[in-house]
Amino acid sequence: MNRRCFVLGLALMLTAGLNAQAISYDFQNIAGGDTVGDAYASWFKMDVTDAGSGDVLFMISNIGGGSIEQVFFDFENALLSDFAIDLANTTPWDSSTQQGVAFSVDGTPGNLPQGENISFSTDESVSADPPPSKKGVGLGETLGVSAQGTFATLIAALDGGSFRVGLHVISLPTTGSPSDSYYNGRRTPETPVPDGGSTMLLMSLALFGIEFARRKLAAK
Ligand SMILES: [Ca+2]
Ligand SMILES: [Ca+2]
Repeated sequence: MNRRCFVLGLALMLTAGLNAQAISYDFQNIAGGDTVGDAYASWFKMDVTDAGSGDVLFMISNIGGGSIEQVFFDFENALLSDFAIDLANTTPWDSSTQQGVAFSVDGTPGNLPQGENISFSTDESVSADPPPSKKGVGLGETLGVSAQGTFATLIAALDGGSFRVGLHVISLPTTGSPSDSYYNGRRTPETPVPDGGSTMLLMSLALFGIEFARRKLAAK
């Protein structure tokens, strides 16, 4: 492979990687609510990805334990629509091992427990199928939720706090297997909003420029 092919390949790879880049958010406790699950907030994570064709993808995962039984979305101006469970990005339910995830979109969105403490007003929600202690999102499992909307607008709203995601987690691993609620916090780590690849395109052009100049010099 000559150097130019290598640079082109690298640029294409970087551009493709940027377009598929997930923006990650952590979860935080609800002040003024139950404190029984506060120690576990860092177990829950959300990746938001531009799924193309005007779709966005939320991937909610659990790296600690308990079972995320319901996910709530609070937003303004019909920012997203057509919420659906994305099976391709959801840990499949296995009835023989009783492990995995099975969720449905709620016909009537529920209220995030303790949500009143943060003025959380649910517009859409998805729930684990019964029994939620099993079909919820447990340790090492992921739930994918897709919706229609503009990725950049969504990320701006998430960062600005006008789009919020709440979790209700049950079967927490402490005395009495209590439940608690959480809502999304900041990006982890905080990174700039992807710009559809234009930065990478500019960087690629710069790389080509450097390579071109190097060759001109070498030819002299
Ligand atoms: Ca709490
Ligand atoms: Ca499960």
